[in-house]
Amino acid sequence: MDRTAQLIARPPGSAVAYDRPPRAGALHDRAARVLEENWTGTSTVPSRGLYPHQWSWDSAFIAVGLRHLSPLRAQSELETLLAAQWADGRIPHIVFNPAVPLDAYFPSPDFWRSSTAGHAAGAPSAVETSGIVQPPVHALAAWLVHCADPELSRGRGFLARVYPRLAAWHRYLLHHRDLGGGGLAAVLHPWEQGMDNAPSWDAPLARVAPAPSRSFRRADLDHGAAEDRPTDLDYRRYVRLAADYRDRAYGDRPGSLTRGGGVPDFAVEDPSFNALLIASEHALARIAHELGATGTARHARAERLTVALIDRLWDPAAGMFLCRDLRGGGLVPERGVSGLIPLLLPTLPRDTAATLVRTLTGPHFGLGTTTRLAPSYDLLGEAFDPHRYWRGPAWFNTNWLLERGLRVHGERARADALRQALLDTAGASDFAEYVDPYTGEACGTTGFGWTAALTLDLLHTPTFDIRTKDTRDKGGDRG
Ligand code: 9WN
Repeated sequence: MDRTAQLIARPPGSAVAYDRPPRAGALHDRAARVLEENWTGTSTVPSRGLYPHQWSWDSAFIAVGLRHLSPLRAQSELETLLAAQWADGRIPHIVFNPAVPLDAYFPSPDFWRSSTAGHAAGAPSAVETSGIVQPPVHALAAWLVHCADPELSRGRGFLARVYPRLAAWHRYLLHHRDLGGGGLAAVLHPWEQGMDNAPSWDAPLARVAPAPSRSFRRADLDHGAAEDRPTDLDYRRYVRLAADYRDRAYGDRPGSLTRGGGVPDFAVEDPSFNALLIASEHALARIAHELGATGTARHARAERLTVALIDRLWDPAAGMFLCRDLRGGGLVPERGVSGLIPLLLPTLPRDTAATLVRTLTGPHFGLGTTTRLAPSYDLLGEAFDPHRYWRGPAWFNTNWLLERGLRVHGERARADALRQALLDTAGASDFAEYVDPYTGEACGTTGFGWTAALTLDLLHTPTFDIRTKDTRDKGGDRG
């Protein structure tokens, strides 16, 4: 067994179960209520008003928290999403609820036309979805959900059912989306990476011809302040990219860069997207092991991908990972929180992890000095704005990933401080979608799904080590 496999493998059946049910503190109860209110019967919406459908990476984060309330519901959350998987392996970024009016969210199903335009790529016919993807947090979530109640999971054959779908999803990303030919997956739209409006997209997006302004109506401005949301010009480019992809029947062109040309207008290798793929590949190895295989090949692949990530996206001068613009040909000189998320990876070289921690706590992100939570973008960057979508505010999912990453690399005191700051801010902001990184002031919508879910996870899982086992809190609510 290689080094990573030794680090990550754990004997089947050794998951740590609760000694007693988690104590129901006030914060726990409030977070549980948000998830209750956002539950549709088969999955959880990120927010009743702004995001009234099922979102892919939201559901993965939500499942991680739901497992502390109901492991069965957490399993359903993931299985509902996976039921909408396309035959080519992609997991769509939105699964539409047919009961929600078309004008409640834009772009709506009649824009994506998945069941017709996506037919050749294997879109399901029974449900309407978007045609793009979101970060692959799902295998990691499935593993954590399994660990919450292994007996229930085995009894229902949960892992045996989801494993082939998760494996197909990773295959899709590693084959169809390796546009640069260097082993990493590329995103074709800012929405795919999940940090929609990050300044890292500005240069690659500038090449995209905006769609005519009157060709669509934004629904997000019915719920959010215009000065906090992406601009109209950004939206026109988002729409153009999505419509072009749809009009290409959602076809991908793997290896197109190395074969000379044909790269779509927007194609970017992103550190967070790929780090989550690697973490999920490690989780898939553990799932394979639980199902009776060795998982060794997957551990080895995750380790190779970590090497490719460093090779292609590490910038020593910035002290962090940056995005690679496949069309423009180089690293994008913008520091976004995405470039810190690889801290989650267990086989990151020690000096790389130490540099990331220095960058996280230094002047560009200020964690523990000038900011309470890590901002989404460089405090010293020209585009920094503490309130505008993904251009400065702090999100709970990225901070949860950093908190877990700090623990993976033995930074316990910093992780404890970040955990406490997350719990305090989640409670005080009424589970805001995102917050001002300096003051914790709530921005966007409140009662946000993953904010509530990850609060629950931090309350009940204060330690984290994806290398060995899923350790659990015996102390209950400390928030
Ligand atoms: C587009 C649902 C999603 C999150 C994304 C976040 C935002 C959508 C939007 O909301 O994106 O997918 O309409 O702005 O940026 O990360 O998954 O919560």
